[in-house]
Amino acid sequence: MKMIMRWFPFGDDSVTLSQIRQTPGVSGVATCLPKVPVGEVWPLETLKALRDEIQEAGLEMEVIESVNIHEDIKKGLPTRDKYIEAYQKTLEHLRDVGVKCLCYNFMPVMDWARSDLSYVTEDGSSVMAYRHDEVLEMNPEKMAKAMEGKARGYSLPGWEPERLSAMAQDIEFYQSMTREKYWDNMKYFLDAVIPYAEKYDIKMAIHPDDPPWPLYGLPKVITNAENIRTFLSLNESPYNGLTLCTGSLGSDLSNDIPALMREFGGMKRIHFAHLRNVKHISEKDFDEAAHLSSCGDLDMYEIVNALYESGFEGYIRPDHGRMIWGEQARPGYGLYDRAIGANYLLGLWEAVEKSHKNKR
Ligand code: DNO
Ligand code: MN
Repeated sequence: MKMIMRWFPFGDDSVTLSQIRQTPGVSGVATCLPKVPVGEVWPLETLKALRDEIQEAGLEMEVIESVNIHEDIKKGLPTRDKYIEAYQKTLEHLRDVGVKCLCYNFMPVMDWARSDLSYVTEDGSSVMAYRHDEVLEMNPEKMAKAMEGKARGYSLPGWEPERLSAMAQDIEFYQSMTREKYWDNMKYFLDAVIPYAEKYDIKMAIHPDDPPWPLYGLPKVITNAENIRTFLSLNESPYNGLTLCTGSLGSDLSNDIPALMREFGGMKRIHFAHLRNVKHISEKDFDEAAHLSSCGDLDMYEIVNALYESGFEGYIRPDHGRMIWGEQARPGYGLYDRAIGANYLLGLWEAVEKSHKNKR
């Protein structure tokens, strides 16, 4: 197991590599090239420069989060093949710089959704929050307005103001697509890309849909055990695996996260774990919470224990943290709460590991 933290390059992160390096037990970062337009090949020279910068700071760049998938692939348009070819080439370049694991998602139109990026909780910390009715009411145009001023210039990924009208059209396109067709498009992508992942020894790790239920009539597929089984059977290669994000899947209270860890970890299909907690206000309303079990609805001890017992050998990162101690940072990605989270998780891992060794 390796503990890593997400980091955004090229001056786009208030957290520095040396701060991450000084966080005990953290060996590397999950990073990306945010400026490459979706569907284009990631340039090798830029990747090399990024790897060198990270390694010079004493950290590893074994995980990329994420290489986004062009909408034409998700829509199954004839133009998808050229974007798939670009994806294959990007995988080759990632191999060239030593990447071992690639986190991505197959969510239509948008990445995760929240109604508030900095909701102030009772202790004065701020968190990302989800209120289902508010999210439903937000068409992309309204959303852009709602975010103004709340997030210090950041918007939800995929909800960039210049994309909003295209988003509205895309949403319409998907509303008439069946789930079966969506699964087919996913299989087409996997069958084309997984052989390259095998060849280059890069584990593909899909991130669940967040929230794990339908929004605006969009197909949501990576949401629960049954759907994850379907996903894994689309392509049986061990390189076709998961980023098991406890906060995303845990937003649906009917998901038993330790059971998911045991089932899919036991199959050696979990390559990356995003560990975070959520606190529900009602069935579909929740706040992101500090990592501790006592701060939310998830039993983080049971989750780490299940992951350990499955023989997990992948990467773990603390997921979104709260904004605390006056920090000003990209929502979810400040230093303090994630560093505390990482060390709490490392403490759980050590306790679980030692208790198993003592039993032997
Ligand atoms: C939020 C993050 C996601 C993730 C992408 C991967 O929870 O984990 O934004 O990076 O979905 O493609
Ligand atoms: Mn996540």
